[in-house]
Amino acid sequence: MTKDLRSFIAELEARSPDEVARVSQPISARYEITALLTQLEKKKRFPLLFCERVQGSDAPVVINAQASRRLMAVALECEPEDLARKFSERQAKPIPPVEMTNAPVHEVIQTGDEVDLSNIPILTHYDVNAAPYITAGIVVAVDPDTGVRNTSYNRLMMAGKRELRIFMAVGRHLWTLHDKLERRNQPLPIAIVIGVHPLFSLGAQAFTPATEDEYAVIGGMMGEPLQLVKARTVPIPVPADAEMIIEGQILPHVRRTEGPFGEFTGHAVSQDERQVIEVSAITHRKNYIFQDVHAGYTEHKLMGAVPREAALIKAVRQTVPTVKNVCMPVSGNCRFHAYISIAKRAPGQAKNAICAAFAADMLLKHVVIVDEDIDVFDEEQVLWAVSNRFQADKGLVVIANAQGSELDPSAGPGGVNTKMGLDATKPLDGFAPELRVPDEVMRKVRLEDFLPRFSK
Ligand SMILES: Cc1cc2nc3c(=O)[nH]c(=O)nc-3n(C[C@H](O)[C@H](O)[C@H](O)COP(=O)(O)O)c2cc1C
Ligand SMILES: [Mn+2]
Repeated sequence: MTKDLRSFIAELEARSPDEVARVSQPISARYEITALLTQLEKKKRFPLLFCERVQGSDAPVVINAQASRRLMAVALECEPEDLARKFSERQAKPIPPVEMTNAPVHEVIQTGDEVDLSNIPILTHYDVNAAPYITAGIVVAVDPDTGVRNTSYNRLMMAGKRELRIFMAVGRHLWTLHDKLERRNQPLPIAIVIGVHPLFSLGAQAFTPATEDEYAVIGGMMGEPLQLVKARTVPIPVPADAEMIIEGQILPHVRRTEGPFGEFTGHAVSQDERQVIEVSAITHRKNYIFQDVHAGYTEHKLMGAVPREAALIKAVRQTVPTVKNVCMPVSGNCRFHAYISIAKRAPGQAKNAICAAFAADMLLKHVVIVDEDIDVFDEEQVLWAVSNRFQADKGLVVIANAQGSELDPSAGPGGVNTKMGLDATKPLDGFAPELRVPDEVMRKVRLEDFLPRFSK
């Protein structure tokens, strides 16, 4: 069966119904859905939220489809702590897409004057946000010189019936493509994909060279070739099983006000002059589901984690072959902090791991290297290692004035910030012993036998 958003929801409802929360009362896309999500977040509950009746629209809204490592592990068919490894395995095996002529996403086609973004239940997430924002839009663009397809999530501000404004981080592939065409005074045609299987979403975020076709990477992630169909008004093939496609072009030499917007840091970024998309078509399934990402909170943060963790493991492994695992925790936006465990075999390896990590990911700001006995997914253990195995005069690495995230609210102009690495590993020999009960006693005195009530 084709993997799409519907098949994922159906699979989840069949396998773990507790992970799906359906809301049947009418709810507004303006603040109300985010009000529910903020309360769930406070209780640390992250079900996929399915809002069946959204005021002013015929389409339901799905949000939080990737708000926990557990949900992503259902999609990648692995344990939550193996996500990065599984992602890397699949990233290494791209599958080329196939072209079709008919597509569910073309059941309804609107072009010209029929195009009206205001019919879509686009959410306004917070009071600081300048307008409704599409947060689960995957922008596809084709390099006209090589034919390579690029995919990236970009926040998209609604600015009229047929106008969106976009934020493209400087130096990323989409920004680079737009810059190249702008220098030729040409618009960049794009297709925005909305409503996909989490594996599509993960593949779309893979760190790839600009020469690699990201549709093939997405196919590899899904374990099946992506089915493509020609878009109606732009020369771009689009996924046949998406819920919705918005076609258009990024205009050359046009900048208009975009923002403020509540970002993954949990802070809003201020408004600026940014690029403009002129929308030429909207196509969707007959009963389409509109997908959104819970901007600024766990779903938004966590979506960035796995592709980045996979890239970090790969980079650190080149210099420290015994790297064990990597976690980019939600507390660090899944971008600014990384906890990396290594089986240390030589005295200086923790410092090498710090250098490799910073070289691999520009957004990374603080990295903590721990020994293999520390579970990097358990923040209490990581901080225990910092408090007991770290001395700042020997273990601290500070790199000032490096490029970080433009969205880091404490960074200087242009996102210039300071990197900090902590070596919280033990020396190879002669460190204070840890506390252990003898193995044979552990085997003999079992919780299940003595206190069954507490053993679950
Ligand atoms: C929910 C979400 C929203 C994102 N929003 C943006 C954005 O507004 N602008 C941006 O440049 N990157 C954004 N990103 C990150 C890019 O999608 C990511 O860096 C991507 O891999 C860049 O691909 P590229 O280098 O191929 O263009 C977002 C990621 C996620 C998961
Ligand atoms: Mn790319």
